[in-house]
Order: sequence, then structure tokens, then C-alpha cells
Amino acid sequence: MLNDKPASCIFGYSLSFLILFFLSACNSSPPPSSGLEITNAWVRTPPPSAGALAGFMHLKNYSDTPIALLQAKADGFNQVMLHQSINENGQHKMEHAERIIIPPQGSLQFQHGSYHIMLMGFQTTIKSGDKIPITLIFDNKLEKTVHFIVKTPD
Ligand SMILES: [Cu+2]
Repeated sequence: MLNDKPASCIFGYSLSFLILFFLSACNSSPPPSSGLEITNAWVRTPPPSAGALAGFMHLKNYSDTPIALLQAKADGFNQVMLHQSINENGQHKMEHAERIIIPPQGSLQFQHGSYHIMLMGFQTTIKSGDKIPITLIFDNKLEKTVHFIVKTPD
């Protein structure tokens, strides 16, 4: 008398599992497991005598907690810094950004006049179409290496 579940009920359960499976399989772009997505990563093509490059990107935080970007690293450069451009008494300045917060379920755009990655001291020629791997270090022990494409903005 214990196992008297009708067969149709068991079939119903299997069917809902199947539907769940297909729903998850068909989702073409699920949020990344880290909860963080970085898109449109690029570096401005430097003029011939430039001593520094600026990198830009878009960060999206799919998680329910803030994510802080703490540091950037790249081989082939003497120094890589997270910078923020500020306007102080009409003077444009750049200062080191220690902790850049991407809010929960929010996003942050690195762009000209705001946050950027400053790449300084390089020996090789860097031209449009090159890809520069930059490792981004976040506060939750998360590290992501992103290939930044060198290009001239439209
Ligand atoms: Cu800078």
C-alpha cells in the first residue's frame, strides 16, 4: 500500500525534469559562474612616441554582492595601474584608484575621462589589431585574464 503512486504522476515528474533540462540547455548566454562578465575590452592605439596606453572595458556584476577590482597586471609593461580621471579646479588629473566597486546586479564602464587601466613602460611596438592580455584581480580571490584589443576609437 506504500507504493501506490499512479504511473501518470511519475511520468509527470520526469517530464518536468526534462523541460527544466531543456530550458537550461537552451539558455545561450547564462551569467558566468564567477558572477562577473567583462566585455568590450580595448586599448587605445598609441601614437608612435607614446609612453603610456589606456585600457577600457565594461564590467557587469550578476551577483548579489559588490565586487571590487583591486589591481591589474600585464606582462611587457613596467607598471600597470588602475586610474581615475578627475577634474579638479578645471585641471584634468589622473589618480590611482585603490578599489573600484561594481555594484550588485550593476555595471561599470571604464571610459575616457573616468576609470581606465594605465599601461606604462613598454619596449615593443603596439599597433591596431594587437591583443594585450591583462589580468584583473578582484577582492573575492577572483582573477580574470582578458585580451584587450588595440584599436583606434571610431
Ligand atoms: Cu591614467
